[in-house]
Amino acid sequence: MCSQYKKHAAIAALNYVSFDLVVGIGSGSTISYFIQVLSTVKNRLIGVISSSNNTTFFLRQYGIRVCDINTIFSPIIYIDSVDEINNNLESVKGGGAALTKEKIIASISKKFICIIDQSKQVHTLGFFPVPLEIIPISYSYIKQEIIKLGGVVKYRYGIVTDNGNIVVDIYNLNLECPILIENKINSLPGVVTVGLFTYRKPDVIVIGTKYGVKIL
Ligand code: ABF
Repeated sequence: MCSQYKKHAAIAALNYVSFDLVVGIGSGSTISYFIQVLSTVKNRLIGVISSSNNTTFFLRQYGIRVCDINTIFSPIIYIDSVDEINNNLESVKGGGAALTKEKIIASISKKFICIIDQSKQVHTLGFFPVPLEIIPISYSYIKQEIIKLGGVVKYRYGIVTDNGNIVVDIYNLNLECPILIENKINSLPGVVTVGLFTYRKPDVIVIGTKYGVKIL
């Protein structure tokens, strides 16, 4: 069912793409539906940047040319999904290990369109673990520091990020006030990116639900 809702939301999200902006593309299954839809208007796009090697591969399969982010000086509209989002529009992202580039593109974007199915909306974040991209030698240190915050760290085996780092998933954090946790984790040496997005929130949320597509 969720996949149908994702697909409906992805189709509806095309209405929010401004063709005078460079389009930044996130990662994950919802975004793969969006890429299929986007390919129908690929000749109208002035430029596309990608948040992961997987997304780049997928975009190219659909004949969409991908630009290097550092060559882009025009405003960007970013389209991505999340793993969880609360009523304050704070989210957890990075289930697909692409959180660093996702955060960079979200941060520089003029507009952020978030596409989700209804299951991603939560009252309090934390059911989905918070992903953390870290430099490999910092693993033991970061684990100890996260335990002090009340979190439980699980190493994501078999994953090396596009940036050559490792990912751990943090369970059991108290995320009543996620911005505090984002700040604390960001201050730990060795952390590349924490998958809490409390600063750059989406401007538009396109939600696939059992009653049809809802826009927030
Ligand atoms: C991405 O979208 C990730 O940050 C997040 O993990 C994912 C959501 O995955 P899916 O669309 O497969 O549910 O931006």
